[in-house]
Amino acid sequence: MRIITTHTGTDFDALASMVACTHLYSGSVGVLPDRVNPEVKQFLALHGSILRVTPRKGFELGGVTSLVVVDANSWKRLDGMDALAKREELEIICWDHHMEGVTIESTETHREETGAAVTLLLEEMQRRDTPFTPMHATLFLLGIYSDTGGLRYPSATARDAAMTAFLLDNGADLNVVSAYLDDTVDDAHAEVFAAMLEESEIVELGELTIGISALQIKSGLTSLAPLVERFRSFKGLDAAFGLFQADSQKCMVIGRGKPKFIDVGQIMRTLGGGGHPGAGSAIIRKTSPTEAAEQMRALIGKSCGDNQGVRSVMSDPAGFTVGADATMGHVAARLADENRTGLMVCQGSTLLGGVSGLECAKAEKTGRLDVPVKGYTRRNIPRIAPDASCREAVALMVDAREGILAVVEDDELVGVITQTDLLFEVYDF
Ligand SMILES: [Mn+2]
Repeated sequence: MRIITTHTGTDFDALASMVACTHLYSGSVGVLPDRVNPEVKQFLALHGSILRVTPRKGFELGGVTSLVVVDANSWKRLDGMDALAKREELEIICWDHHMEGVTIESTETHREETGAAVTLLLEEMQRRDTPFTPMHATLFLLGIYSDTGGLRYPSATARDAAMTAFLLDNGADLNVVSAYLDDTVDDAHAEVFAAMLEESEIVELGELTIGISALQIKSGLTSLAPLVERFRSFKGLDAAFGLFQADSQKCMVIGRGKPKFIDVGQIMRTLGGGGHPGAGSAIIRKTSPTEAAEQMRALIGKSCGDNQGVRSVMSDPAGFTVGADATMGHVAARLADENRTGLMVCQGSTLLGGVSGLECAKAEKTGRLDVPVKGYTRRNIPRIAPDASCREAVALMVDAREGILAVVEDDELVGVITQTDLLFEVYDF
């Protein structure tokens, strides 16, 4: 017998991937973990009967010869499958988009970095021309949308978008999708969110701003991850961690961040949990929220210790520099040849200032193209230190309305920052 299973705390991507597998592997059955997300539970209450899935509780693993694991990569995240981990001659097939922290050794692996795991399965279904109903299409789309924030998260790929189009073509209903992904919150969650804003600690780490909020919450409250993401975006943070304690036994840690700056999944793995660079969670046992916050601060500090400043993105100044004794005619010719708006003027390696097309035009008008650039150099050009953060550089560029900044250390020009150098810093790649 072949079964399909996924991670506990089953979300729409996990459920959709499981159901997609029941289409791909005929005769297989999905074994659903006992703990599923509330929205998923709601969906199952209405549409469960058309899905070939059965609850884990009461399911006998005795006759299992083949296990398909979707949207998960470690035994720990599965619900009661440990017995299978030791079974010899068990075929294991993995369909997953979690690239790190793999502990399941599989016979056949489909692991690729898409926004949603179900995207991989949909591509296979499209290849094989596997039929499915509009209601299934709707569930699959819920999977893609919930894992990619409706294709807005940086983790979304063109492949997720292509499968979105494929599903819309096949009758996926956006009204239904929206009903389940509605981001309004009930009173209990609104209360937690207000407390997060109130009782958060903002940590500055180099150029990163990270929020940590440790709270006691009512037991039974789930679906806290969207609150952490909302807290992060509301406060404009690079990363946010919510530490929630409902009883004295354990503290739930949920992290959300910009993957370019911080690897949330990696931090969570050191705590025994899991996740992606942008999102993850873990459970810390026998600790208080304050102790857990302490632990988090140390881990975050370690993980973003080598964050880079201006020095790491600046360009070699050589191509942007002209000697103070060069003539204005030479400057004008270089600007035209190299298609630049200005150059840095240096005496040796000492920065004097800058010269632009404006000064060249002035010199040309008065017939002074043969005089040294020194006399036309603007001294007050924007300068920045190599240790400054990229964000400071962006702010300076915006304020000074200059497309190029001089990176100066002890009056010496050590680099320049162009708009291109900063583009990668402004957007989260
Ligand atoms: Mn997923």
